[in-house]
Amino acid sequence: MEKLRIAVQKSGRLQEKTVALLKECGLSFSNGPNRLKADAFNFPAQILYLRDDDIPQYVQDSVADVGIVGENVFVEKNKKVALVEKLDFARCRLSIAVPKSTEYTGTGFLNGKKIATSYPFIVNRFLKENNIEAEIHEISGSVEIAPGIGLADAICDIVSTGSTLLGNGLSEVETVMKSEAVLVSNEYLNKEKRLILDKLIFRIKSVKTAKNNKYLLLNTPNDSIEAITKVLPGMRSPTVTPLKEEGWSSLHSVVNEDDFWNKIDQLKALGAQGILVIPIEKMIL
Ligand code: PRT
Ligand code: ZN
Repeated sequence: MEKLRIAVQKSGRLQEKTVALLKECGLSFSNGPNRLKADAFNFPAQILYLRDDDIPQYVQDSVADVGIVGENVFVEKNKKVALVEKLDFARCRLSIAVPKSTEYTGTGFLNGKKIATSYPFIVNRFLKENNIEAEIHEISGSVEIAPGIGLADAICDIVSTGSTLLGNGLSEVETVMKSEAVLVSNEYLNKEKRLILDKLIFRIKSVKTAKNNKYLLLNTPNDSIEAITKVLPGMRSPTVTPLKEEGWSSLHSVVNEDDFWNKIDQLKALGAQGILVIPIEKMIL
């Protein structure tokens, strides 16, 4: 029987959440620091532990069938692999930063300047799009110290909270791209592997949807049910069951994380009491 070979980062910022996602998708497999690969016990898949930078190449070359990498690495490596699903974690951005004392006047400032980065392909594309002639100085790590030691006038690097830039006296001036972890796939999977991948994508989507929603229970006076239902449409419509106490009901629904607190305020104002909010493990629409 065919197995879908899934490349994941061996260690680093993506590792823990990638393994957690696959486990939430029901795959059970062993992951230890010294493993190179592991078979899933209950799903036709094999996990390959690799350096994230190598994943796009391995997926293109069919050493792995799919892989989980940062979108920044997927774009930078520019391999013939398809992006199949964004995964909602490891969010960050690739930005240009200059020393705080620099008077930055817009992208034109970068003309004739030296930019240090580990992302030459993406930076080159950005410069072309903005009609800028600048020199790219490729370095593999500690990019943020380059301006301080006279190696470059600007840098382009991953930013998450911004504290690394701040700590090195740099200020972020342009966002070149936004990134999150993504599932990428070889473009020529056979039919059997494609079916396994479809199954995995279905599970990933269910886990993602569940994370973005909460199960909500509350008690409401009967004459508020109508108004509360308008605030909480639920998956189809809320479930309403009478309480033993005359004139009151219990109402169950699903709310989206995005405007969650807003909804809670509205529900309180409408007389809802005893509001319980419960995480959802899986959600199949
Ligand atoms: O060993 P391997 O090659 O597999 O891993 P790696 O060292 O190349 O990558 P790793 O584990 O550091 O990052 C993997 C992926 O996580 C990246 O490709 C991004 O998609 C994503 N990611 C999310 C980040 C960050 N957030 C992040 N903050 N990658 C790196 N950083 C670094 C950044 O380089 C900078 O030095 O954190 C610093 C900035 O963080 P703030 O919070 O101070 O802004
Ligand atoms: Zn790497």
